[in-house]
Amino acid sequence: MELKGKRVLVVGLGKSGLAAALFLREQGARVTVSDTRSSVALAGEIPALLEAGIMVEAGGHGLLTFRRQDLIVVSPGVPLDTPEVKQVMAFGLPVIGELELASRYLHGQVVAITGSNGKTTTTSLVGKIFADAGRSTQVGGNIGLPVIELIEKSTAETVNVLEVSSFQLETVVDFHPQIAAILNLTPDHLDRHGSFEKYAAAKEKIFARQTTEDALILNADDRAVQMCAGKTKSRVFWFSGTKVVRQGAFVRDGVVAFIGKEAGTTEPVMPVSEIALKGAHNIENVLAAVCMARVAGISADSIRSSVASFKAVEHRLEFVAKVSGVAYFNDSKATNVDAAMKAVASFEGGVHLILGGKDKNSDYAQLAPLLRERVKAVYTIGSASEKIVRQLEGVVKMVTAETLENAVAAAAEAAEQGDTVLLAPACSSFDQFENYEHRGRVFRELVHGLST
Ligand code: UMA
Repeated sequence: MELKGKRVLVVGLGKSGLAAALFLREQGARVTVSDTRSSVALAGEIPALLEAGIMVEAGGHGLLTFRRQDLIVVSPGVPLDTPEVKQVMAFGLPVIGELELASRYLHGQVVAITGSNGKTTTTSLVGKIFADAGRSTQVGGNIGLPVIELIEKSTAETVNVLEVSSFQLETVVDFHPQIAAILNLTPDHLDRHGSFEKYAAAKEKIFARQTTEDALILNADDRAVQMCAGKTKSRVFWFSGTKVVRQGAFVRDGVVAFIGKEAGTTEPVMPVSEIALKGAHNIENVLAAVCMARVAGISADSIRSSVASFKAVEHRLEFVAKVSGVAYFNDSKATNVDAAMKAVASFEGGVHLILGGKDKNSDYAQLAPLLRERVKAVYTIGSASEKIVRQLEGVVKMVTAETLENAVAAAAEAAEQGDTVLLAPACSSFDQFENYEHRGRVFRELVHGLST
């Protein structure tokens, strides 16, 4: 794609937009950035952009700005039904996202991982397995580093391990990973996508350009993911935490095993007891990682030592501290109901659960059976509080805490020795925090404050 002299508009000036704008400018494009935030809020970014010769529209999107362009690059957080974006799409202007733009310039192999939950853990683990095996590896995408920033150091030998979200996949055209994985599909971001079907359709774009040369790793225990097998041309490898699969990774007699087509025989990889991560969902993440690594030709021994030394990623069921015999876990990344259920299911009982934040049109009633079984009390925070209390009234003790600070204090007061206080909010964080990392950091600080 020739960018020299082209007029390109970048919509949204977060991490992706900033990286995209600077990259496009380096390629010789005439770049404008448009953001709804005010110029005061963008004061940190504007000088560097102007310096680079990039025009900035702050405080809203102007339709005229959108019309005079050859290409529009939208940030993942910008919905495609934003009126200005919708209009230019109707005019036939090409609209792509940062992932699509980046993948057109990225060298080397692409290993892409999507799913509703477990993406970040699996992406980090796969990155570690490839790097430990001596492959030249880069990790990026939704995990926090825009893919554009991987371009510069990529070569034909690089393996680019990418976490890709539905927001990023919604706007891909030619994105073509040689190895792709869909970990699971449960309702998330319905406020943005409108329906589960549309959300799943965005995720399925991960394999749209794959051919018979490529590999697609699918969860054999997830009905919506299973359906993808009938829609792809690529070689399908399965993973399952519950049964033996024809081709792929599974657990039998406490051992992670892999069956590859060429080998035809079952190959033991490692005992489940050596996996350092907590929770059944993390065994699934390991199985998916084993598939990706074996498909890429990494030995079982090498995979075993990488997995055994891999600890939880920050904010994903991360152990924070034990205070007065009570364990505190930070799963701030549990931003949907399914992730929160997985987090609760990782503990046998005695859980004090902090729920809430910004609602995403979710159904919290699904949590009821697990709450009855394992949770002593729920502490609600943020703008979703009222809905959560309404949907879960009478299931377990509910405490409206409003803030994370109150929630931690109330849970610490009520918890007895051997109990667990778990932040697994089932909501996004944007009503009270900058992002889920910020929420997780605040939680950690509050917990550390208890111990002093
Ligand atoms: N904005 C507009 N117009 C709009 C909407 C937003 O101008 O209509 C502006 C905002 O004012 C803001 C900017 O867009 O200035 C924010 O852009 P962004 O939300 O795309 O944020 P980035 O900083 O570019 O971060 C994005 C991903 N964010 C989202 O998908 C919401 C990050 O994923 C990702 O790490 C980063 O790119 C690098 O690839 C975060 C996330 O929450 C972790 N992802 C969701 C999730 O995991 O559930 C999908």
